[in-house]
Amino acid sequence: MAPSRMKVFTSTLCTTMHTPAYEFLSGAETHYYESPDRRDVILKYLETQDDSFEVTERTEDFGAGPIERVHKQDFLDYLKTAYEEWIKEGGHPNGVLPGTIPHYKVARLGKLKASNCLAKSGEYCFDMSAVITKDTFKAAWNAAQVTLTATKDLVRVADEFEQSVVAGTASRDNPPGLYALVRPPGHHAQSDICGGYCYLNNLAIAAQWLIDQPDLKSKADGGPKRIAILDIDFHHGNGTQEIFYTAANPLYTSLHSVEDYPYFTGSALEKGEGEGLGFNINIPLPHATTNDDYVETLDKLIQDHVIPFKPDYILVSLGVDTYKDDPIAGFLITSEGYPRIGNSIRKIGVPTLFVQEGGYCIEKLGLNVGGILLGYMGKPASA
Ligand code: Q9C
Ligand code: ZN
Repeated sequence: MAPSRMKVFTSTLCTTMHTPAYEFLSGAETHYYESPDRRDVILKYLETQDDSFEVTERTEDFGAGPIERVHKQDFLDYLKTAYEEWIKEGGHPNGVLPGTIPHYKVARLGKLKASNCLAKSGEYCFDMSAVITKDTFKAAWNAAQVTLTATKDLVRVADEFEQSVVAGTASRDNPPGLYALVRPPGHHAQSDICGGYCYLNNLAIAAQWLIDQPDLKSKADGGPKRIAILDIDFHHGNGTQEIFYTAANPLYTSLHSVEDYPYFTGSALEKGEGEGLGFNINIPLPHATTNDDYVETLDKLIQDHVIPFKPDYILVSLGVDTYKDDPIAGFLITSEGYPRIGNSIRKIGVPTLFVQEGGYCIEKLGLNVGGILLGYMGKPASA
């Protein structure tokens, strides 16, 4: 039997506390694409699929510990105080936006430490899309706490699933899934730098928390639980890659555009380092990638890398900016493609937490996200 309902963890704080007014796209000022209505339209769609989703706003407070395992303290201190310092220094109330970023060709000449907020805004941010507004830190903090709440429930649901499989009342073909509907997103945020609409790496914080639980043992080798990350956002998750680059657990895998943002990471040559060598798998795809090519590549990635890793949990960086009409991206995935992607992930047979990342075509955002989640549950998606 397929688990018939998926729990959705979310919070209105993610919608209300982070609302930058604008960004720049190819030099033009536009509205901020990573907008609060993204959450609203996804939620609205899920609520029309009445029996399939159970939405909860219950958020546990995991404190700073799990966040500090992934992000550096000086970076967290900066994020927390940046807006206030910015305003004190006469910065524009729209929020903190870097003007001078220490390009490596400049930084290698210098011995100066950033002393004011204008300088720090460049030191701690790698592009111009991660505006820090008055409550951005609170929103990002809350998104991480919501994701952790969902992660704790993943453990419970996976245990129940295991017992049901043993008892013969559930089948491995229908693993349970959960969804953290959060913003701001996380996969571009590295250990000490924000960018790409991302501040705290929600999914990385969740993965590290799972690995850190002393009582959770891997089925494969009795060590810490084994986590496989599937990053299906259109953009490469440079943040998640950096955070786990020297670790053999989690496994990081990503399908993304080779020709687009963040431009300087995401090649197949980036394979991890030290103990992490071989545990970072990038599969760059060309622009105009279609449903068939995408699903075929995803299935091969799953067969060749994810299943052999023997994961206990799957964490999905769920971006639907792969959609054909996404305003900032370039793949050709259609709304029919998303249930197929969800179905491919279901076939891994491992309990899965989906964490929201990108996706900017507001009109189809609910249908496309819903398509992946429903496909994972083995159901069709209705418009
Ligand atoms: N020409 C996420 O999807 N601006 N971040 C790119 C493209 C930043 C995307 C400009 C895009 C960040 C989570
Ligand atoms: Zn993206």
